[in-house]
Amino acid sequence: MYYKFMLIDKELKNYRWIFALVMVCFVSSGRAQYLPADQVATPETVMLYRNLFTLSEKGVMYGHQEDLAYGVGWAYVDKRSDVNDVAGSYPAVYGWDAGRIESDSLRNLDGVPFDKMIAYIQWVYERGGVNTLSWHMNDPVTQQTSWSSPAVSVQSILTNPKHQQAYKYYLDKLAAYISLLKGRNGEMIPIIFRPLHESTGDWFWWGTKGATPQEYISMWRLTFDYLTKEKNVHNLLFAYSASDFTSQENYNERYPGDEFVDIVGFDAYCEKESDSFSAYLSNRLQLLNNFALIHGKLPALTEFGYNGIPDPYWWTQEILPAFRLTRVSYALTWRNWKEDHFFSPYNGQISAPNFRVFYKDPLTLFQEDMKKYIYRKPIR
Ligand code: BMA
Repeated sequence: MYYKFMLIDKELKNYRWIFALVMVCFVSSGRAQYLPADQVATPETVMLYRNLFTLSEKGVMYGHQEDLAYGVGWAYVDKRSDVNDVAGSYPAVYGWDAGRIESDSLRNLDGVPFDKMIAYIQWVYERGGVNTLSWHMNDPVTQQTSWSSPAVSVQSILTNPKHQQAYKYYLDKLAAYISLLKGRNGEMIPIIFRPLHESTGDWFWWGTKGATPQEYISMWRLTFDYLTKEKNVHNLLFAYSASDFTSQENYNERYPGDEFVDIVGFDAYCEKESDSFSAYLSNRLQLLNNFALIHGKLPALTEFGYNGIPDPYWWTQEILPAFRLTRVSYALTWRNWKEDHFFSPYNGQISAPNFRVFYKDPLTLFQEDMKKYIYRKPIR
């Protein structure tokens, strides 16, 4: 008997040691684990979210919209990218847009074939890059584009079963498309999904002209619940993005709530002098970061840019200083469509040399700074 007790005691002591060791590891890892809002997100999605927090301590991931599909003066050239042409490295983050998936179109609103987009997304995933998907969705009530801003569509989606059905039908189309985004082993590819973006602007039908803050929030929650609970889509990190905002309270007005959001961001474009933009950006990044910290979310500059980048030193003089003051997880420039509509430099463009300096700065992260295992194990 005595002997047996001794044994149990010894075993318990061993367990205590193991427990203590686990605790030491946990505490010394220095960070609580952040989990996605979707409580049954796939393991790859959970891992990505966790690793994005780790990476945000190292630097700001550079992103570019539709980077692999086309650039200034070219389209659909295998593995070509304006960012890679200029910097010698691909972006870390790639933006795509699902606009027109709701109307069974074979191409998105900017002409990118949806089947090609799947292949791009897979290639990014295999190399440890990150994909984000926005959705310039038509209005399911009026069938007009996302830029139409009738006052009642959102309200009608929330209260009129017929219109709610029409909206859910759009979500069905999106869910069906997302179900095609698979890795080599059949696993779902995690996507940063950024619906109903630029929530504080008045140009989209879900924006300030089309929805009160409460209506917007209800619509977001409906979207989140329908996709995750009814359609069983579990590979999404939900990014909420405002356009302009003036304070944390103001940012909070349309914020859908901690249980429905993983990433908080905003979209900002330089439209006047670049130095006033830099000050503006710093201020908003600071506000965003405080908000993200309080809510335990990941901050991102979900869209930014200067159309045509006429300032040759824009990247290091206006953007880097803002990132040095306040880091965000990623910053995504908009698409390189044509000579008078592009946001990342191409070879020969006036800001290209300066972009190379920006790329070399340790604070910016490009594809080569990413780990292939970002979806599988923790990055240290
Ligand atoms: C805008 C412009 C449009 C485009 C839209 C959605 O900023 O680039 O040409 O259709 O984004 O990508």
